[in-house]
Amino acid sequence: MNAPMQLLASLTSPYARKLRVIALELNLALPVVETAPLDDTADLLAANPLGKVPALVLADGSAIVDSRVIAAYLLAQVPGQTLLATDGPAHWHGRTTEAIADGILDAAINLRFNAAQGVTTGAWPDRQRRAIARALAALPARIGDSIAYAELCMIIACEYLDFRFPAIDWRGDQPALKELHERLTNRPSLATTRPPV
Ligand SMILES: N[C@@H](CCC(=O)N[C@@H](CS)C(=O)NCC(=O)O)C(=O)O
Repeated sequence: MNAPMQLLASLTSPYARKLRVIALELNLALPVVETAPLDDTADLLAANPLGKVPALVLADGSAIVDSRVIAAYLLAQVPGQTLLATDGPAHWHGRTTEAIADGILDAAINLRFNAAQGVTTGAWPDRQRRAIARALAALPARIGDSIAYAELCMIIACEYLDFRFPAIDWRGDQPALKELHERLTNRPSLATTRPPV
């Protein structure tokens, strides 16, 4: 029998967390093989030439990479799922919200790697901070009536800022995100996937 699909991921990766949340929401088994991206393990490099987590290894040994592609794969495993519309404006709205939320992660991770090299000021870090602020400001208008894909992506991005950049006061700057977070904080998919402290 083939092994089930496995997610190569670190437990602190917010991109991987998005997939763990989606899998829980969809009731899909998604075993995680803990993988530190910076270790460049043979398994990760075989699955993803970019050396990034998350990477999804399927039962047949083939791999799917990039969290947005993996998310699309997971959603496609559950016909009739209601987390994200499969087409039409609602689909593109959800996907675009995901891209904006992921962009917050990209900019934050950029800041982290720059800081690790001693670069915390200057044009590039400032550009990342501006992108984060603008993206956070854009999210409230994207909150929908029901809790679905877009809202989960937003919360994952906001909680990553809490985890790595607690000085960014997204709650104070964007009260609608604070309110959304308060509504969602105990949702099991979110509550059980927070990074270990
Ligand atoms: N666009 C990618 C980003 C993944 C990413 O940057 N992952 C980080 C960990 S949170 C990583 O593996 N960094 C190592 C590297 O960039 O070499 C996705 O959505 O999966």
